[in-house]
Amino acid sequence: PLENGMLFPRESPSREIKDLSGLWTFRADFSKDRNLGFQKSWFQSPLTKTGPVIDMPVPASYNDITQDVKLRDFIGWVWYEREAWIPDSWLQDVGRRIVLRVGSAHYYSVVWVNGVKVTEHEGGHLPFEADIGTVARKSPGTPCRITIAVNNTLDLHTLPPGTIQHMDDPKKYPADYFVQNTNFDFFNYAGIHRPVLLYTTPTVYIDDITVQTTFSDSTGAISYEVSVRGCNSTVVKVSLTDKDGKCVASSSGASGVLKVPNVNLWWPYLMHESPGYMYFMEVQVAESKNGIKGDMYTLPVGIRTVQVTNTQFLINNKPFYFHGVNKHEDSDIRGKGLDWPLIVKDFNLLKWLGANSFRTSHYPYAEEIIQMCDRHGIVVIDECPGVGIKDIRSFDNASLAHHLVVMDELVQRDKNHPSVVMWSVANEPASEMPPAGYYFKSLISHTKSLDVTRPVTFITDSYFARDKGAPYVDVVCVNSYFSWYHDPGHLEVISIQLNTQFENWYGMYQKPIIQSEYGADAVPGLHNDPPMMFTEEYQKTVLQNYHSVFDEKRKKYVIGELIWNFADFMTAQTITRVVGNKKGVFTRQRQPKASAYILRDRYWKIANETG
Ligand code: BDP
Repeated sequence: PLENGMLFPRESPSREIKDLSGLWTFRADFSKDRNLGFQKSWFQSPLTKTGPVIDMPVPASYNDITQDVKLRDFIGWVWYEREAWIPDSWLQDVGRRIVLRVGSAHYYSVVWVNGVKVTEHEGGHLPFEADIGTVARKSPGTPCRITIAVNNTLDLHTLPPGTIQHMDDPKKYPADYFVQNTNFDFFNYAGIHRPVLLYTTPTVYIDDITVQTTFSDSTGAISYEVSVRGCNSTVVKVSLTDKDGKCVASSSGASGVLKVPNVNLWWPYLMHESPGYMYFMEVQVAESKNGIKGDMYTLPVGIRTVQVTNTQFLINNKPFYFHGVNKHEDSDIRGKGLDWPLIVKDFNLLKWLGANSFRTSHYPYAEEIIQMCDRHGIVVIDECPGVGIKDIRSFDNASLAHHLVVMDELVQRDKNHPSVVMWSVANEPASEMPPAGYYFKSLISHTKSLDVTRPVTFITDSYFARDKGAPYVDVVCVNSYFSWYHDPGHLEVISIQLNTQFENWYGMYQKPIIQSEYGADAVPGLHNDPPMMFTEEYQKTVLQNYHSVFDEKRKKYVIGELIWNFADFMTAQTITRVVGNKKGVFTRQRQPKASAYILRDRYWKIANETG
């Protein structure tokens, strides 16, 4: 487990936030070994003094912002900088911590304040932070200069893994030419993808809160644990209010149980008339007599249970069927940058579709999105960036050690979200390789030790009888592309092959199965009847053929279907991609293709039958 909590920054009477989103100064290090910035210590003086700079919005990927193909496809260090005034009230009050938090930056980051290194972090999809109080207080009366260097290079031990290939043949390539190879199918967008914040807490502060929930009859129970830093003996008070602000339970002490009479359970969308019911757990660290300030943090909490049987996925003891999507954080211009209009539009589209769930393929999404899922009752399979683990060297101890840390960080961030019902530790790894058995056994048991309340899985496309990781999962999640990557153009094979797939997996493991991906590319506006690959008709027919098998099996042990993909998304350039992956049922601009209407009819029908 990690040393620190990573509570989402929230304002309260004891906490303030300053958002540093907006324009930053930016330079990519195009030097031969991409290392000039470190050699010349660019962090020591303003970036504007050491070379040319351009404007760069934060949050956003930098790749699609300019007209420069070299920046779009850049590999290596880029440098971001901006100044921020820290309010006097923050600086003068030594009873306050001043924390700099980066929501995420892809992939490796180093952070300086006024030229002093304050933190570094590996991993592109999870937050990191540093207490910058001491550094900031050294230069009152001047703004703080915040410098963040970000490197998107992926190697065999990063997550996701990749390799850098040097092309040394001067007859074929320019001098010092190299490319980034990856084994995943989405563009390796980079930059500062989520908000950068400054926030304060008192020096005696609530560092972490963990809740686990259950219920019996009409009484809910929240077991909680609060970790307070900066003082050994403080009084912790906890009170729970409902949606209307009425206090329904209270307790004191750093750990305890809140009993909630007439509980409003957290229900998924379409399973209940008011899905996503959230309580608010207000945690207070009392002010002490010797003048130490109190702290207060309010955590939204949903009360629900999750359980897996041989054939079912139960939420609040009721069978839950995943009728949902796989997504990406991806859109025009901003790439993977957090964008509120896009987020809200996507939730409206999910509801239009009648989708009750999604998987965060293939990396953790912004916590802001998971919070929306909590409030709207959208169920989440929370996936870590373990995608494209195909090279045997990426199964070694160095890779495993890092993968365990990423699971620590992911569980730390998302453990309290009721919408998150299962962890996915990887997507389509080479799980038939000999080291995969030990790797997944370790990874899954580690994840279970971090969180005893949620099932754990990884998504497989291996042959059922040779999959070395499958014995350790709670739910079997299978991807298949019949009549696309296999037997392209032959729609008639789907029902036979899909039936065989389900019978094989269930026969071998007797565990419930989710079809975690299926689909076909459709270039919007391309038509042909009888259906041909890449037309809207073909995509539609693939879906319909899959659906009739799902309908047969969902009465037995198939517990979900997640379309690949919610929307078209950008990929690297290859001969199989026409400006990105076109398996979306919506275009990248979020307009429906014919398949979206098929899915919509189906999801609402299932919802009306089963909830
Ligand atoms: C699956 C991958 C997904 C790809 C999809 C595809 O899990 O990331 O985008 O195939 O090829 O194998 O469309």
